[in-house]
Amino acid sequence: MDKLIITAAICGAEVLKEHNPAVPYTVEECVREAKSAYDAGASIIHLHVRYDDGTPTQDKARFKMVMDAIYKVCPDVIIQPSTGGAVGMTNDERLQPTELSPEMATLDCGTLNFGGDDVFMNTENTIKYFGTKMIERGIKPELEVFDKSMIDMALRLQKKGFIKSPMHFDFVMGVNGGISGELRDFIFLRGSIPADATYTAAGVGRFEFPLAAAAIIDGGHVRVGFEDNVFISKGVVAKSNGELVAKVVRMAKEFGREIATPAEARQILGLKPKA
Ligand code: KMH
Ligand code: ZN
Repeated sequence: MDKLIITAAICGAEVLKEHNPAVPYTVEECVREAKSAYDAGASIIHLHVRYDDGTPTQDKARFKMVMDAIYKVCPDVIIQPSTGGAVGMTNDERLQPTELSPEMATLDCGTLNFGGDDVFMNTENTIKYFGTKMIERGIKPELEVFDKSMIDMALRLQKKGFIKSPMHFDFVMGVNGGISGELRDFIFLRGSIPADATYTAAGVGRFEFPLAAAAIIDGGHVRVGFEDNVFISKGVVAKSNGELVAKVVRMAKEFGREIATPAEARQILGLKPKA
């Protein structure tokens, strides 16, 4: 079994300081949270950025500022910018961080209701456009799937040349509007991807740690972080993203699964070694 890759989704676009005061908005806060996660064992930082008042943005300059600052303190970490951004952003607005040629970026594989009246739009043409840009820019997509149909879409587009193999999926489970985080549904998703594919399980809210356990046992990889869940245990807010990562590291240890370094994560995911 491969070593365990832990991704920390430190910030997100929707979660606020009202939910947990440690949610990062400023550059300094993003660096603090990324470093806490990296020190605890995360090899990938899934990154959204905000302006200082908490407003989400896909501004390329803001991404560059935050990424450069994170690399200063975590020089070998893999930074995976979001191309999902926040609901309502245009495609080209969302794609801005890919102009920085990051090693990875997310590629959202379908449209879904996103709570209340929000719809997170990813038409087939949008997915093709994002896939093409990522191939052109040499970026490995993390295929974000919020439902089983999104795996099917990714597989169709892979056959048509918009996504390269081996594919790497992120099962985002438990979003209000997407697939649930029940074990039954996890088994359905993980059984629906190609044999040469890798995956990360990202359980939202109360599903975060049960799905981490499932992925640890199954040989998959794990994402935790404030984007998905702000609690370390029922009703207790986490002090940092690092605290969430440390819990996964302890769980992995109990099950005898070693933690991947960033260099090992690059090898598992087929990324180039960092110069
Ligand atoms: N903020 C969500 C609407 C991604 O990072 O690619 C979309 C999202 C997905 O977070
Ligand atoms: Zn995200």
